[in-house]
Amino acid sequence: MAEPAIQPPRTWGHTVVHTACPLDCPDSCSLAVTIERGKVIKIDGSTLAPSTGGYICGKVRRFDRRIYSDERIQYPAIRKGPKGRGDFQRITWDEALDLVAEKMREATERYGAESVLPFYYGGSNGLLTNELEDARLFRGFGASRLARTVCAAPTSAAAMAIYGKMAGVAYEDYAHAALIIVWGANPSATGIHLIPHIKQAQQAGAKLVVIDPRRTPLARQADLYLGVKPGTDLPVALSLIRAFFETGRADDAFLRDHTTGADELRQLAAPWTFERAAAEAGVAVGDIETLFSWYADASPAVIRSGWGQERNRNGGAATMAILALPAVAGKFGVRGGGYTMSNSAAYGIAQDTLVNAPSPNTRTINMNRLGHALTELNDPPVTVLFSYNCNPLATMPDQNTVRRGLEREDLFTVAFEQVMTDTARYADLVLPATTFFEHYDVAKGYGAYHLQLVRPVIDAVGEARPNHEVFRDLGVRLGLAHPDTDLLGESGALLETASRMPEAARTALLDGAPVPIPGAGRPIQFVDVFPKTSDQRAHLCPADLATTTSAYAYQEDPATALYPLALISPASEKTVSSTLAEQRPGIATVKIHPEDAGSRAIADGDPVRIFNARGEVHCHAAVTPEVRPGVLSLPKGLWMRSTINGQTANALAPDTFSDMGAGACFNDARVQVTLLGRN
Ligand SMILES: Nc1nc2c(c(=O)[nH]1)N[C@H]1C(S)=C(S)[C@@H](COP(=O)(O)OP(=O)(O)OC[C@H]3O[C@@H](n4cnc5c(=O)[nH]c(N)nc54)[C@H](O)[C@@H]3O)O[C@H]1N2
Ligand SMILES: Nc1nc2c(c(=O)[nH]1)N[C@H]1C(S)=C(S)[C@@H](COP(=O)(O)OP(=O)(O)OC[C@H]3O[C@@H](n4cnc5c(=O)[nH]c(N)nc54)[C@H](O)[C@@H]3O)O[C@H]1N2
Ligand code: SF4
Ligand SMILES: [Mo]
Repeated sequence: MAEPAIQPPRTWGHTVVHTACPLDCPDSCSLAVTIERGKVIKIDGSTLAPSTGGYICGKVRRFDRRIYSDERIQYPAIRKGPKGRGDFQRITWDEALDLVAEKMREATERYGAESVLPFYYGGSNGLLTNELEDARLFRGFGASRLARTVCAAPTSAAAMAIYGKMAGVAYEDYAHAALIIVWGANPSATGIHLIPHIKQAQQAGAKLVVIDPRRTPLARQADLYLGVKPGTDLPVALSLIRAFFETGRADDAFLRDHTTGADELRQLAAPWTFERAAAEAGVAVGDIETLFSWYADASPAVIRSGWGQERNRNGGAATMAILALPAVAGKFGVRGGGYTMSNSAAYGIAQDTLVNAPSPNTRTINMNRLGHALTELNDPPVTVLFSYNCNPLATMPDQNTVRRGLEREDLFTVAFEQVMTDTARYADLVLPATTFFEHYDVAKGYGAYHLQLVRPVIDAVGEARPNHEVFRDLGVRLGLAHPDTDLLGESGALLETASRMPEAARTALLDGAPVPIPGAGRPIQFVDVFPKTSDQRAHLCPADLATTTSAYAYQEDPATALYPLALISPASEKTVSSTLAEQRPGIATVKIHPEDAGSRAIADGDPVRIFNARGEVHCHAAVTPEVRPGVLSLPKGLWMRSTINGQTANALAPDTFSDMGAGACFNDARVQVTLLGRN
């Protein structure tokens, strides 16, 4: 077989090896890793991928702390004490996999194969470690399927509905923009390689607008900052759309030639005057007016849409309205004009074709309702939960119900993990997983336009094993896989992925060089790329829109007298979701505006109790005007240890669905806060 040209180092000595970062981040960096005596001693960015430019984030620079952590799971181990205590006893891989196979068979005999639920998200996994060998196994077995909706489900549904997921403006082209609107995104933490391009544009005179309930680092450098209430982007975007039509500044020629549904959109936006939108969003009318005149006048103008606006009841409609703006305003067709969201659809390599197995008709469980699935479902109940590429106790909504589910004595939970996460502590069996420094993968960022080979630069720590091997070996035990299936061999997935590329790209991938996505690169929207809809038009108001409301319908704030404050839980620069949160020292702080703190006699540093009917979080207060009044902010991805009482923002998050894509509504958490110890 054609082995990848660069082999992992097996020799002693000091070498620098090249690999790539597959973590859940748009940037998809190329890495230079220094290895000494078989150990990672330094991790840095390389210049192989031009977008990396030789630097990376602090998280991955310190990833060695996870590789060699005391909390690393090194061996398969079985639970000794009560669930949740984290007491385990080492067993062999053979014993462990025999046990899983036996539990899966038992579950099938008693309740049917759907009582087995694989639970994964895989945001930080590339093409080879998520929905591949695992999908083959669980599909073949007939397990319940999982709707992977915790992230990007509303934004994907919106981008699909309007543009069929057209490729977006490349980071490099932000330098050409005269106006940049960063809407519900915080690239200073979540995709740092966009920042220099924004700075470059600003130096050349571009204006920057940030729309976010929090004064993010970019908001502090913005020419205009709209500190909207969470969940109110829809009225703001519709009021801008209304103004374009009302003032005759809508691009009628573009709408006629390249869109459908403009008239319907115009009618649906009509009620949203600036005054009404401003009142709903809690911002000054004048600020929306300024935004309108800047956006109407500027060219090129680009919108960087993040995911902050999707994590609530209005997430789908809000994203549709934001994405409709460049069409209504006529901002496409020039370099640096249009929008960027996720480019994940630009690759054209569908995971399904790699899996090579038919999609079964088994029931689908929405991952955002894991707690419900574990505690309420009985047709059949979930009796085997296999968790991997995910830390659901830390990251799914309605944490206390998830925890109650994991505590069930009649549930057999497997956690296939790198470190002893909160979820793993509740498992009956833990299996040690390799990190991306120990296995092969193909990384695909959703910002940068290239694929890269991730390769093992050190030997696996302890007895850790890569996903494909473990799912294959479990498959062999269940009569669903061949023992000689090899990730790299003749029919292997890596070569299969590569074989879909042109010869030169294939060689480059296997050599470890970033492979530009054919036809992507730095597209000008509506010049180089067009909507992937049936007629290549933007569908501003599709007739078959899959939404729980009607198109662009606004749902009111869910606050009540008892729980008047909105709790948001944005990404932190210290972690990727809950990955690396084991490294966070001390107790986390919740950000609260001075007005909200003052009226509750809460001072900076005080211990506080944030609560609603679902749970409560005890942590420390940071009193700061960084958040707007009425909003609390606690980082996403915290582990139990980061709060005084072991609950996190997820304990306060409802398990309701957004309007489109059945996405998670983390930022619809409505809460009260008091000093801890006072009622
Ligand atoms: N360092 C780091 N990087 C990451 C991650 C991480 O955890 N840490 N996570 C990765 C993942 S999984 C994802 S999905 C992306 C997410 O990338 P982003 O979307 O950039 O990150 P978020 O923090 O989810 O949300 C962005 C901003 O939206 C704001 N926001 C919250 N609610 C609203 C709202 O209703 N309207 C508006 N306009 N803004 C709102 C938040 O205050 C936040 O500043 O980042 C990826 N990159
Ligand atoms: N409160 C709140 N919660 C949120 C969000 C929010 O905004 N607010 N955002 C949500 C978002 S955007 C996302 S994407 C989700 C992400 O939620 P998760 O999918 O749970 O992501 P992580 O917390 O990064 O957990 C991934 C786990 O997979 C493990 N892992 C990594 N690679 C491998 C591998 O190759 N094999 C195996 N077996 N394991 C591996 C890692 O060790 C890690 O523990 O969190 C969501 N949770
Ligand atoms: S997490 Fe993002 S910024 Fe950090 S190394 Fe990975 S791709 Fe680069
Ligand atoms: Mo995400």
